[in-house]
Amino acid sequence: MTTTEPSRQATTSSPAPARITLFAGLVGVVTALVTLAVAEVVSLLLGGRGNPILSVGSLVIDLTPGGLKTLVIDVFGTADKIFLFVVLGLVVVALAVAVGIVQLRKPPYGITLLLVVGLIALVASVTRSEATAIDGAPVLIGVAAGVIVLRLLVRRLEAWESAAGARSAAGTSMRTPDATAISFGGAGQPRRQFLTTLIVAGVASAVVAAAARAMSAATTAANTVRESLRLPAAASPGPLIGTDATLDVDGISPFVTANADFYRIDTALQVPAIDSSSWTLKITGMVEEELEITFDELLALPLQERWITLTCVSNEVGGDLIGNALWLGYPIRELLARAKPDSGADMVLSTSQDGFTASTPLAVLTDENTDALLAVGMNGEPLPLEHGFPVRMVVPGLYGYVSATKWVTELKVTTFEQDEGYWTSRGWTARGPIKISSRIDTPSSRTPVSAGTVAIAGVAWAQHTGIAAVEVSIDGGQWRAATLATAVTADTWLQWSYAWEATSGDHEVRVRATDRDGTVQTASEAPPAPDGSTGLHTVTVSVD
Ligand SMILES: Nc1nc2c(c(=O)[nH]1)N[C@H]1C(S)=C(S)[C@@H](COP(=O)(O)O)O[C@H]1N2
Ligand SMILES: [Mo]
Repeated sequence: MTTTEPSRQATTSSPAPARITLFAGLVGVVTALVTLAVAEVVSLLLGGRGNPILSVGSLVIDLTPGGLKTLVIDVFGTADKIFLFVVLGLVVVALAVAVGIVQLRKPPYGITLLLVVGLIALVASVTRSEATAIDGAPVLIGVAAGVIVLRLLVRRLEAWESAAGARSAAGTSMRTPDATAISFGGAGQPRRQFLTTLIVAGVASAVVAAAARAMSAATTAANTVRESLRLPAAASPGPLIGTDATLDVDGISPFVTANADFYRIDTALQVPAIDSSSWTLKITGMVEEELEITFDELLALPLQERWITLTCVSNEVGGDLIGNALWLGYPIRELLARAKPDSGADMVLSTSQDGFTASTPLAVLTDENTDALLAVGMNGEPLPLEHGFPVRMVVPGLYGYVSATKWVTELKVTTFEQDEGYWTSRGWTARGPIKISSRIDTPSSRTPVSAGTVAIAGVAWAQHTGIAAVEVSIDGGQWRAATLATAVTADTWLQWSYAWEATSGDHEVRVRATDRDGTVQTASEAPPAPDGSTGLHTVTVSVD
């Protein structure tokens, strides 16, 4: 009896320690999966920024001594990256198992270990080239989720352990390890709760992580294709912008909006990643001949380069949802001419790969004098992914929601009666001509200026009609003509400036534009919905 007593004692107070340790290890692995899945999703939403696996991988590459790197490349050749990720994977699994076991046996040191590993990944993420603080978000949010799941799972595992312990302490036959296992396994509800949580969290995060990784990989692949693309020169180049097209005023919007600064509006949670070599555009619907064109066929056509200012219908008066770029593309009217629209058609419903649709008047797209483009280039490069790679529409004079379909894959010739675009079914108008407007870029209400001559300057637009005049009024006084830059085309915005003799005090500066048809920008205020904002941009400037 005395010889069996100690072992029996151990079994009853802590049943099946090996088994529970194994589950604690699994808890750690599931914690790691959840952490990585959340981080992958956040990284995906940030357009691939701050990916923990890629960041840590590249940190390891940076930190690996040259000799070792050469050795690995010698041994594994082009599989060197796979080798790296296999090693990283094994290290992650080992650390994960440790996190789970330590958290069960020596809380809270499992969490501490998770935080330390997270800190390393955080450092890796924010120190990669071109990384900013935002690149730390995926790891931070991922680790936060990991801590929550770790605590939950360990609590449930403990509940199972103590329920099983209580049972076997009160139990009868504890002679064999097998009997222990059965009694332990039979701890009913806490056991089921633990296992369900473990399996659900594990499976869900594995699926989500794999999907997010695959989507990120598609983005990376599309970016690689994009970077290796060489666009042909334009058969019809856009007008050169002379020095008179820009005014030299500090704080004025540059005539050309850089791609990186161009506003972005779309309904895509994840930017579509399209490989240009598999892209096609179909022209369907009310046409004599349906047709389909590939990217290479499109590039082989004589392309035009056009300066066109794109504007969002949601732009408030004085807002920044507007940008001007040099677009390279093929006139949509030429493709429509090939398809031969039926005489009863009056609209083209363009569809993007992600399902967004826009309704554009057929008459605008077939107009000889409107350069509506199927664009492939933006300011001398292929379209950035978020601006529609590989192909989008750009139509002078119409708000983006009824014309500027990015990632476009189909043009359906139809009627306004039969079909409607994405935003029309949500209360915006079916047709959306851009309203004349003007904006004061400088001075701003935030920065006081000194008394004396102050340059008031900004941009004005009346796409496709052109700006004839811009006027400024101070404190409700007389409208005075501003100086205009030379218009590049009627389809772009125009810079203007006005030399103001500012006296000290607060002053209200107001601007209005007039187009070449003589229409004066109205002072009457309207919100963006349903067809674009109106009113005059007004800035209160304090003068010292
Ligand atoms: N596929 C797709 N294209 C789209 C949209 C969209 O949501 N999805 N939004 C439109 C709107 S409302 C505007 S204002 C412009 C903005 O283009 P940008 O993001 O290149 O500036 O794209 C248009 N094209
Ligand atoms: Mo828009």
